[in-house]
Amino acid sequence: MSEVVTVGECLASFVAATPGPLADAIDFERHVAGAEANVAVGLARLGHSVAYLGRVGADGFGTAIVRRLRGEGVDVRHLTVDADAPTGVMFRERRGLGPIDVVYHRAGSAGSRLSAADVDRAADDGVFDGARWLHLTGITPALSASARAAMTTARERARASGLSISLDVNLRRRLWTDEAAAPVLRDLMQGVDIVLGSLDELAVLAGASTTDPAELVSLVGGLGPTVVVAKLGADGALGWESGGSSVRVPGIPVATVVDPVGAGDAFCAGFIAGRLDGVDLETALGMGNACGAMAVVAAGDQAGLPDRAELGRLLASGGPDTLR
Ligand code: KDG
Repeated sequence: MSEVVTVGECLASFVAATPGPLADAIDFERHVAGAEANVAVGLARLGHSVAYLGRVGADGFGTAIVRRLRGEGVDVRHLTVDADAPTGVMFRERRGLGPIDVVYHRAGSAGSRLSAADVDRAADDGVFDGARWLHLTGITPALSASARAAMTTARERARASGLSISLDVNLRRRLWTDEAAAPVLRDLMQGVDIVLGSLDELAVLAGASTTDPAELVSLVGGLGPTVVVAKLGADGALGWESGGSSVRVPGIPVATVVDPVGAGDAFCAGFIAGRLDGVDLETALGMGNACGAMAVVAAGDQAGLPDRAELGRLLASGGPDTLR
């Protein structure tokens, strides 16, 4: 039995070895990526048990993903190896500033073939029994109709089992347009307790043109969730709780950003861990900020994710500029 369940596509991610535009990248390092898998690894490192549902191909990348997640202590019993489709692959540049270009090779991938039947099978096998939390992202419903149905089924089965449900909006504009994503994500968020997103993502969800964080969290809050979190990157996070007031927690300054991708997932892992630990909104936002800061100082999505001791040291010191 796991405390947390996540559902999504995990990919082999080729990250440029040196910073600069993708067109100039010659050497790549192979990492394991995928927003939900990043959150799963982050939570496992923080001591929470996590089950990951998805599909990988019967190829070397699929094997690497299964080994990596299992090695991190994630329950991969419901990560199906699909003999009829390849593992999804992505290539991305490395940049410390500005939007990061990515090329996906995931159309028709094993991960995109995830279906409601996969989720029902895992649920019938007891994956939600005794679990406390389901984490979803807005990436997986962009992959295929069957993956979208898998998300809805996961939400319904988790609700029936009394789990808290979080949705990280995670708009991926190489997969779909804002216009296509908005109604799907608004539908998916019905019955979701916690919504997290960057300001532009929350604006798409709310159908608003404002960029004001306080306005956006309360607009999205008006759509049903009990907690909304605006992830503000280096500026930290703003949380809104129904019936309470908003709380802003500043980010932890980072001298040199090595690779910002995965910071949002690290934030989610820290935040969810905090809520599972029973801490208040402000403390959970601080844990999310700390995990996000640690993620950006290492290459790849998962390398920087802290364990409990590393997180505790950073939170106690307030910054990375001290020697132990
Ligand atoms: O949040 C990081 C993810 O975007 C990355 O790991 C890959 O899931 C991914 C995606 O679809 O972009």
